[in-house]
Amino acid sequence: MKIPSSIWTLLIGIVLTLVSLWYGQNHGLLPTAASDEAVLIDGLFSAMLTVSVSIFLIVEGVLIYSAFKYRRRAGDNEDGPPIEGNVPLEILWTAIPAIIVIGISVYSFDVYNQIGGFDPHAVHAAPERLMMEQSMSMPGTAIAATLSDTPPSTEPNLNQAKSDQAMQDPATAAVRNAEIPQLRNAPGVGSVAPSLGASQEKEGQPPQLVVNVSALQYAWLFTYPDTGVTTGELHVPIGQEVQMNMTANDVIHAFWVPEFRLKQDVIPGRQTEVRFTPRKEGSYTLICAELCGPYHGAMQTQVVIESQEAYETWMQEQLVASKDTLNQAVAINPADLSPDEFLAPYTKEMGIHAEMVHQVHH
Ligand SMILES: [Cu+2]
Repeated sequence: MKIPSSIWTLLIGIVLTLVSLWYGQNHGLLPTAASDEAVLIDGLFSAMLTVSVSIFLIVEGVLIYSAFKYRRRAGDNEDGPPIEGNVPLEILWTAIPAIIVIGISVYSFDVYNQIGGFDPHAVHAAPERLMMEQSMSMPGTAIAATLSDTPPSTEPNLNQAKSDQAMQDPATAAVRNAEIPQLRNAPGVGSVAPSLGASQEKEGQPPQLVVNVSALQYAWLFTYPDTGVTTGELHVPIGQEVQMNMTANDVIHAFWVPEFRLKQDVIPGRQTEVRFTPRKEGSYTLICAELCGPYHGAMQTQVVIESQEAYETWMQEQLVASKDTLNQAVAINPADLSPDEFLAPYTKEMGIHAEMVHQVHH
């Protein structure tokens, strides 16, 4: 019995679909998904991979099958049959990719919206007035000024307010270099770059935890405004939406945690924001993803997702540690010490009794 080709097509189609669906769910190509956003992005990735795998198998399968089936036989010197187009086939192979592309774009816009990419409460508008004022003071901008005669806006500049706020962060202030020109006069200073805002269901709500981030060559500094603690490692409690208000002190850096599937540039003189909800306890690596200088490759730190209790304990330790360091700094100020007090810690190394120093001195 000869099986008709329509049955073959159906069977092969079923097998291809099953293989693609299975691989799309079991590819294991991505690191752990440690944020709620990562789960949504992985769904999109897996869907695209499923479609890609089936297309790859169809194309390669037909190619290999045809190369074998229609190979030139010994003694066969004839031309193949002349084939001139096939309208139904062409409509089909235009329609299928069109449907796939539209489907993927609708899905990806939806994911971007769900992770907060289209948060209407985020400030995205360019600060026109500020840019105009600044460009006016730059040489050779008279022509440019006549070209854009937009009247100056009288609206309060939210972007400037946000940047000022970022610049008041203690971590930024502690390490800020006043000589860096882009912090003061660059066009666009004070604007907020496109940000990842609140996720769809949390739109309009304040984040549960705010962390101010300063990136500098070659380190990350985190300040927790609630407690005033500044650290070099980011700790966040599980399940709470965190907003990072980020700015850079020198050059452009980028916040990237592969396990969160989130990446956001950190720009001098601007505040960029990224919101995420940690969902899996563990320690992940935060990597600078913007070539920022010779030690860029070493610009990494840890992000620790922990339980609420562990987070609170850690925060208490940080508070105590920051007080201890302050007290110590005062206590060991050598100017306040008498010579034998100052030398006392070294007497052991010198092999003498602490008393000796006192006696010699007097
Ligand atoms: Cu960097």
